[in-house]
Amino acid sequence: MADEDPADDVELEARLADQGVFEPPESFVEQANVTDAGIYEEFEENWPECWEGAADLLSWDDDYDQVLDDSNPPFYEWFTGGTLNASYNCIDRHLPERADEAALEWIGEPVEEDNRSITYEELHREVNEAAALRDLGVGEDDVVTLYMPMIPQLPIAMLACARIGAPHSVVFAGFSAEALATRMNAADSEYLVTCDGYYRRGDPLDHLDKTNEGLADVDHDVETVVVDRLGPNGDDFGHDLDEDEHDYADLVADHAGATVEPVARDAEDMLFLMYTSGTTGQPKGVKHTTAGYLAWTAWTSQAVLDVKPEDTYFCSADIGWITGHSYIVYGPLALGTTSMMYEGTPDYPTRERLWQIIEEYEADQLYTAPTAIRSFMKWGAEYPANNDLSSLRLLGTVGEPINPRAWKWYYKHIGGEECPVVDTWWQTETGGHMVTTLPGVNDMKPGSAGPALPGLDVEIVDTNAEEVEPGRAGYLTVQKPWPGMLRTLYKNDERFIDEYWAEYSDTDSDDPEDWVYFPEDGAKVDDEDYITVLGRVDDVINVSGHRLGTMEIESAIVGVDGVAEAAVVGGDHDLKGEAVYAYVILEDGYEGNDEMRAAIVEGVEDAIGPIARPEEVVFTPELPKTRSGKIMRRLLEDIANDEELGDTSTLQNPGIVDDIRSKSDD
Ligand code: 6R9
Repeated sequence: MADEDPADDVELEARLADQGVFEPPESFVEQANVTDAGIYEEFEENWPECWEGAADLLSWDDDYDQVLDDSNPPFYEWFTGGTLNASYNCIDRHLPERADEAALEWIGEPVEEDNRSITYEELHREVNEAAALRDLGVGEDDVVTLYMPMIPQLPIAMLACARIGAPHSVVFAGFSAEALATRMNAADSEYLVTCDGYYRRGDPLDHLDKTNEGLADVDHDVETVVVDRLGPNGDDFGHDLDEDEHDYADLVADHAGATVEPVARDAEDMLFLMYTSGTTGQPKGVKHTTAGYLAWTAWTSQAVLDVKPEDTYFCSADIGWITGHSYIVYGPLALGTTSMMYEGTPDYPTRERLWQIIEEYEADQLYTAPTAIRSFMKWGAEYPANNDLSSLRLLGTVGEPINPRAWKWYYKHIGGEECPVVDTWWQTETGGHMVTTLPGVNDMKPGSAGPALPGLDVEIVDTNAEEVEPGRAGYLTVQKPWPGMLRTLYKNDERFIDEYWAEYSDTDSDDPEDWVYFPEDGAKVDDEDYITVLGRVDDVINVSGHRLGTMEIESAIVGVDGVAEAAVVGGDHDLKGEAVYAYVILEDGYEGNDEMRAAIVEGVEDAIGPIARPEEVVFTPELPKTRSGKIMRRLLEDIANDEELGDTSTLQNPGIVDDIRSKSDD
């Protein structure tokens, strides 16, 4: 970039700014996994058998009898009668050809010599050793909670669980003690793998203390395994293991070199649970099963992320979220590729860190979130320009809508205008990608995710379930089941129906045609079936690509001494996409001062984690409410975003909004 004529750059900027459609680069198309535009029609005509190809990407112990059993909607079953093991599919079957190739490239933080290249053979050994979890009593179908940051033992433990048929429930390490306890209680999980601590920006951070605080609130006995991540650097935390705490290294050492037969799991047996935020305070335990999920993540990794076994593929998400499950661990490893995992943050020790990693490892793909791209943009193009990013072949984004400006910056400054960008819309519940371009097939339109994947029936509808015209905003719905879909909410079929189906389905019907999945996102579609996702239409906000329930945050705030009532909304934020704005009513005798504000922020951090920290706390004597007593969050959003106020005529207290607005301006 340095020797470029600045005039060219200005011209280029202008051209990119005007451009609404980008063709897939020829050099990419020439080598892409999927290039035939006929795939859309072919899948439509051949539905649901079109998904046999995805199932063929897996190795089965017993073949399946039926692609889809839709006799009891919405409890769809896929590849029924088949048996397989996910750990076998992600490891063992690659050994004949790829034993010495890296399965995981782990880039630790901060000590360079910590980096580990873990070959498929080594992964095989370590996963077999970690199957020692059985010594603690873990049996098939016992839920094992994994509360670890981005260290190799996390994917190793996930695959060890899969090997012995024990579903895992990964709790993001940045979540609080309380969040851990809620999830362990909800899943009746009697086993936990955690670690002593980890590094953040070079400093050791205690994790076991938070774990133990969470365990104190778990309502049953738990066997805990502790990974020693920090070694002597953790000595200051002064942790000694209790009787019911086991040292990970000791546990696996007892099984050095042992191999454990992968348990043949039924296609529909649970592979894992992942808790995600919903409209109520109680997180939802999304249940994914073995065959459909694995087929979906493998197929989309191949078709959308263009993953090939010889690639070095980099997804910068945390494994504690669904993106890391599907697109660091299961999808890429099922395809036998090299998947990178980075423990640190993109700006430590410098803002070049990510680009140095990409150069050093010659990464072929980069899959990240718009919130990260907006930060890179703010920092400046000189950081990526200092590094050779020419190994990159494809770029991806996930987690929230990406604005065209950020899209174009990514395309130009990271991809050098030679990499397609896939903007992938999907959810924890969908298991994998749903709406995105196929990078070797479709043109790209910045800001629009693209058409629904082949074999999916996505419609944008109005409140009467009628399809809306192109250009008009409506609700995104999925009209037919797909293999990667969640099967239910753990132990709560009723809530599963209520949350995702009731809105647009005839819930008395047993005809699958009458069942429609509603992901609670708003969207619009253009003449070419390209879908622009507009964001959540429920009380979930999206901070830096992370889903947070406003109810969860509100109940944390109300838990703070002196708080009477609280309403939380998402306000626009340049970097985070959305930020948390809290409007709080105090009890008599309490004062809305900095101390109170700090207590509220702390209360939220304790209950959920730092990601949910309110950007602004506004004290108010009242909240805008309808006559039936419902808080009008829309008006609070208008205030947070400094926008003109919507209709206030249905309020019982219309004066309050101006009052709150003047307080927000202070
Ligand atoms: C994978 C993941 C899901 C919610 C989803 C939507 C938003 C995700 C998006 C996107 C616009 C995209 N979302 N990808 N919005 N464009 N490409 O993020 O799962 O944490 O469950 O969040 O994220 O609102 O409903 P999850």
